[in-house]
Amino acid sequence: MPLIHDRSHEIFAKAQTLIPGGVNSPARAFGAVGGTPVVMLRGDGPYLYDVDGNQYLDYIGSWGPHILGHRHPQVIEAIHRAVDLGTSFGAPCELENELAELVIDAIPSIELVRMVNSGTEATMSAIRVARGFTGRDLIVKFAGCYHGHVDSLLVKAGSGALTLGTPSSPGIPAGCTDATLVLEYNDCDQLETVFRERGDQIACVILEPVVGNMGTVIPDTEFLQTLRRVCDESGAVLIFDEVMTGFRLAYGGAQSRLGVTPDMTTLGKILGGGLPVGAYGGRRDIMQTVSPLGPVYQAGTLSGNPVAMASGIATLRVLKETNPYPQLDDYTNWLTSGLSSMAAKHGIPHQIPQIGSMFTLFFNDQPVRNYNDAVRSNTKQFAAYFHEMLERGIYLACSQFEANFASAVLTQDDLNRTLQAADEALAAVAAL
Ligand code: KE4
Repeated sequence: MPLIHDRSHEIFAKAQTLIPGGVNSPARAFGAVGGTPVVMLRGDGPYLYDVDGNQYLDYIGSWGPHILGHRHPQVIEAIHRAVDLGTSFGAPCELENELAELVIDAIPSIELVRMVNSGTEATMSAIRVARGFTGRDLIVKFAGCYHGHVDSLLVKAGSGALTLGTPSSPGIPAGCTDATLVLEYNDCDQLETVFRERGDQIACVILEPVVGNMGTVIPDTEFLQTLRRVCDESGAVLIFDEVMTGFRLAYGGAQSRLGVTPDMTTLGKILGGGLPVGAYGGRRDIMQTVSPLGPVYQAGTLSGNPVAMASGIATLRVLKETNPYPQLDDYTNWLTSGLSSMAAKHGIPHQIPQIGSMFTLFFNDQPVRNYNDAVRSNTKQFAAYFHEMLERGIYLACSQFEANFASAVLTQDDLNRTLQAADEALAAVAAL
């Protein structure tokens, strides 16, 4: 029996008359899978409920923040306590110290940290600081990594890896991207070449230490070690964009699992527990260049506002006290091996990279190690799989090139239900 989506369709039709594309962020628009986005009313634990009363098992968690599931009682209580005192003062408040202290305690490479309001603000600011600290202009990023809608990072690879990037969106002057080099993820030779030829001009390298934004792609150890070495040799700043992986893959983020230490780290998503918080931080000598301590300017009206701080503090405290990571690893391992068995059972070529509670089912017959591998995935099969799962109450990321997230409140029954739905969904895909 197909789900009823009448209210979703009605509300989304109205949204399209008011908001570009009917969404406040394109990732939600179902552009990659077709159909009409489901309008959600509320969340509770591992579940979302839409405006038509349908229940979904949520494997997005608002694109990462809800590692504790929706409406965790300690988070909601902390938000109520904070909001009863006011929403924002534009003045220092102690809660900013508390969240900063939790971040510095969790991630030893961060000696000073600045709160902002989104992951985009965090990466934009970190790059500016790296350029200010080094006095250099060139930045290096990797195809397939997304760091928010920062002008200098919305760039696709030029014809060859040594050519500079070209804007991948209208409205970005060439001047914003002509100091951005776009390389191939997991390609050590290319990295060595670029640094050999231009290392003394490079301000920073920014990457997702585990990629979520081309689907889940796991770095080769040698790649991260090479990154660390060439940055040490050249004086370039190594920035780990942990907006997605921070507090997701471990309490200390990807860097605590992968054994490579960056000079700066950007954070977001889980850091705010579902409220708008981003942050950037790192080595004291670098962060001391940030205004008003140093000359590199960065500011924000609502940065560090007490309600968002309270939400982030409660979230990190629960993570620190309960350490859900071993359970998350086990559950996600169990789920992804089950999904792989189902895909194999139905004769569907697939890859399913997974680390911690991040995973992606690629409809691809080859391992996915970089952007060129990822884009060879069968997005038609993915779109069919997405809708078959949605209609069975399983809410996945609406693009082949996104990560899915398990939450700490999933039960074995939830996982069994997911596999049952996947068996039926993949049978339908195989019959296409
Ligand atoms: P925000 O500005 O959306 O808070 O963060 C940007 C960002 C930076 N770095 C990484 C590694 C990120 O994954 C993101 C945002 N991620 C996307 C989903 N993959 C957010 C979803 C959306 O754009 O609506």
